[in-house]
Parts: sequence; C-alpha cells; structure tokens
Amino acid sequence: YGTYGKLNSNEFPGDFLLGTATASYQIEGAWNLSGKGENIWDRYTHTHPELILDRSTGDVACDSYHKYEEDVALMKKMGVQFYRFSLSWSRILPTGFAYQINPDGIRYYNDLINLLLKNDIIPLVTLFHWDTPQPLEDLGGFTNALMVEWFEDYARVVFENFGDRVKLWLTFNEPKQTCHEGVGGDNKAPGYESSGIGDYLCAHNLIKAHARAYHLYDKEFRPKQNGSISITIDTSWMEPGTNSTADKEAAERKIAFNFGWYADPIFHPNGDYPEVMRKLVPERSKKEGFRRSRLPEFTKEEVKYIRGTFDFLGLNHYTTLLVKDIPEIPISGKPSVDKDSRTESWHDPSWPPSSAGWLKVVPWGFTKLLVWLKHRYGDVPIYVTENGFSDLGEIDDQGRVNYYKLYLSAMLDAMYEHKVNVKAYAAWSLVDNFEWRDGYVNRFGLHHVDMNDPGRKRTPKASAEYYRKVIAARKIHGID
Ligand code: GBH
Repeated sequence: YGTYGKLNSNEFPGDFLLGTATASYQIEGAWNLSGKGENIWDRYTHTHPELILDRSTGDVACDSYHKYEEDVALMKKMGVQFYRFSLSWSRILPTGFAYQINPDGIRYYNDLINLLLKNDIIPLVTLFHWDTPQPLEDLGGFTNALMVEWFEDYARVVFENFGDRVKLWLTFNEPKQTCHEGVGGDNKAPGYESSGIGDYLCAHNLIKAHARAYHLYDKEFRPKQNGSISITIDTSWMEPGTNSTADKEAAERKIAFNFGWYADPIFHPNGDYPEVMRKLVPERSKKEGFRRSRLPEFTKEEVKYIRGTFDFLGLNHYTTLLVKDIPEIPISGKPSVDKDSRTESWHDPSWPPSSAGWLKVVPWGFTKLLVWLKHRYGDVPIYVTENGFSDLGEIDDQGRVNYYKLYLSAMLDAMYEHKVNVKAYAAWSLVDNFEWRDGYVNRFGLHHVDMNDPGRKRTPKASAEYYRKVIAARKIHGID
C-alpha cells in the first residue's frame, strides 16, 4: 500500500466514538402500520418488483419497528458508543406535511431514543435517508423548490419532539443517491431518469433544504438544546488511472462531480458548486443548444446562507475507483452529468471483491480520501457515518472482519500520520437489511437476520464479535 496502510497506529483517541448505523426503510418494516404514510420506496418496490434483485420489499424488513429492543440489546452487547439511525418522515408526518403528526410515530422514536440513552448509547439521528413521503413526490419531490419549506417544517417537528435528548443530527444521507441516482437515473426511487437536468435541480433544492434546517436548528433550537448538526455525503476515492496529467485532472474532476457538487456549497470556504462544474456545465449546455446552463445558480446571498452550515463533516465511504480522462464527448442525445464531467471510471481487476460489483476492498483509498478532505475543506471534524462490506450473509464472515481491520487501520493512518481530524466511526450495518435494488441478497450486517423467519431472528456474526473486541480494547491490533 505504499505509504498508506502501514498499520503503525493502533489506538483510538480517548474521545473517539465507535458506533454502528442503519436506516429506517432498510430495517423498520411496519410500512403501513400505526398511521405511517406511503413513501417513495414503498411505491417503488410495490409497483416495480422487477427492479429489486430478489423482488423483495421493505414491508417487513428486519421488523425493527417491533424489535427495536432486541436491536438495542445487540448494540449493548457489542459495547457501541453511538447508534446512527434515520427517521421515517412518513411515519412522523403521514402526508409529508406538518399539519398532521402521527402520535404513534413520535412514540416509536421516543421509545427508541429513551432506551438507547438508558443503555448509554448516544443517538445520532438522520432526518432523511431517501424515503420521501409519496404525496410530496407526487408534487415533484426535491425537484420542487417548495421542498425546502416542507423539509424545514418536518425538521421543526423533529427538533421539537426529540431535540431535548438527541444532540447529534444529520439532515440528509447521501444526496447523490436521492438526486443523481433517483432523479438523474432509475437506480433508486423515484427513478425519473433526468440526468444533467433533474438531478442538478434536485441537488440545488436539497442543499438549500439542508441549509434551512441548519439555520432553524442554529437559531431556534441550539440555544436550548446545544447539539451539533450536519449532512452526510458519500464518495469513493477517485484514483487517477495513470500518471498522466490528464488522468490526474480527470480524477479531481470526478470527485468534484461526485462529492464536491454537494459538499463544496456547504463545506468549502468559498461556498458554491465546484469551479469546474460552474465552467463545464454551462459550456456544454450551450453547445447542446440550451438557452441557459442546466446547472442552476446560487445567488450571492444563497452562497453565503449555505456556506458553513455544518458543525462537522459526515462521510460515508466504501471503496475506490480508477478514473480516466475523456477528452471529447460528441454533442448528441440526452445530456448527463457523466457527459458533463468527461470522465470514465472502473475497478482495478486485482482489487479484492465483495459480493457487490461496486465494492472492492481498497483500504489505502480511505486514507487518501481523508487526506484529500482535509486539504480541500480544512481541519473540519469528520464523522465517518458509514463504512462496511457486503457478502451473502455467512455467519463466519471473515471477509467482513478483514475489511474492518484494513479500513479501521487505514483511518487511523490518516489520523496519526496525516493529522486528519476524524472523531467518530459507524460500521454499516448493525443488522442485515433491505439493500435497496439488491434486496436481501447482498448483506452488510454485523448480525445475520433470518428473512424467512417471521420472528426475523438475529444472530451475531464473527464481525460482531470482532467489533466488540475492538471497542472493548479501543485498538485494532493484538486483540485476537
Ligand atoms: C450506502 O450508500 C447507503 O447509505 C446505505 O443505505 C446502503 O445500505 C449502504 O451504502 C450499502 O450499499 O450498483 O454499481 O450502480 C453507499 C453508496 C452508492 C453504493 C450507489 C452503491 C450503487 C452502485 N452507494 N452504489 S451500482
């Protein structure tokens, strides 16, 4: 691994938080029980079963709506310090709008939060992990600029009800999946396939919605509640495919279009979209015959309003890509973000696989990414809110144990050798769960869940025991 992954730094700093993560649609089930409204993943899986690898749904999932006490007990056993979970907007506000609050939804999350606190597990709560209420999607979802206000109203209900006890917040999980894959493509709900137009519009509104919720918290809730709030953005590390200047620039361009798109307006000292996007998208739009850039513009006031709306940086990271430059993409057909970015990416065939085609084991990419984040955004505290490995659900999951060893070690390298300010790490995921388009085929859990058992029996895997030891020893080497 060159200078990376030297396995020299072993211990987690005293204030470092080790935890685990899940998301509402992936674990809760109870899709239409106790007053919950329909969301876009209910709609997507019910109307397009063929788009899910095993034609499954999240209707029951891990049934965590009924089995959250068991989930908390599993965490207690591992000794995790925090639990990152997401709220189902439609469970709290069945229509998406704040004029009808579902008391059972509030009760469920209150029970979960109280039980966590009783067990000394800090709740880290994500307001939105892709499950837009269907009635809001019917009005365009995040392509509708009013989503900024609807999200603010939802956030207010959330802070009012849970903010006395929840001190760590994330507005959005991975805007890229909502906007680029869900609106730009059809790999996620709602599947509008409007790349280069709809996804830019979606991201524009989503980023504003984040900023609005941040300011709401900052002005009205922080003075009393005293918590921290940010957003979680995901990216693979983008490694140049060759040493050529063109490929090095292409890798920078790719990470700008993949991560900077959502991160720069919030985390970059100058705010706004990455310069390279503000150059390339208008240029190509013009050549395509558009009368204006497909990338919406923030006003000066908006740039200022959005810039700095974070207390830490939430990062989800799994893998690495190689990137090469595409010098010229002919003007034809539909526009797309990929065409705008003029890059192509692939995996080195020598990288160790997982059960998912997109996830290769490349720990040095994690170190490089963390170092890159520090260079680009400064010395911001980083919370790694997801990192994990997929297999087919084996209990003796040595592939996952190995992944965690290597990736935790790569993270410690970034912290000790490169002085990157990483403060927290969440293993994805506590339990095997509904892996979106991959259904229950590719599994990420530290605990196996028997999806054929109506009781959804949970069984700890080797990785749960490994993580327990890491947390108990607060170091990664010499514990097994
Ligand atoms: C996270 O996304 C999600 O936040 C979480 O809900 C999910 O369970 C977890 O990862 C594991 O997947 O199939 O080639 O089109 C991680 C980022 C981006 C990775 C989309 C998979 C699909 C690639 N994901 N990507 S492909």
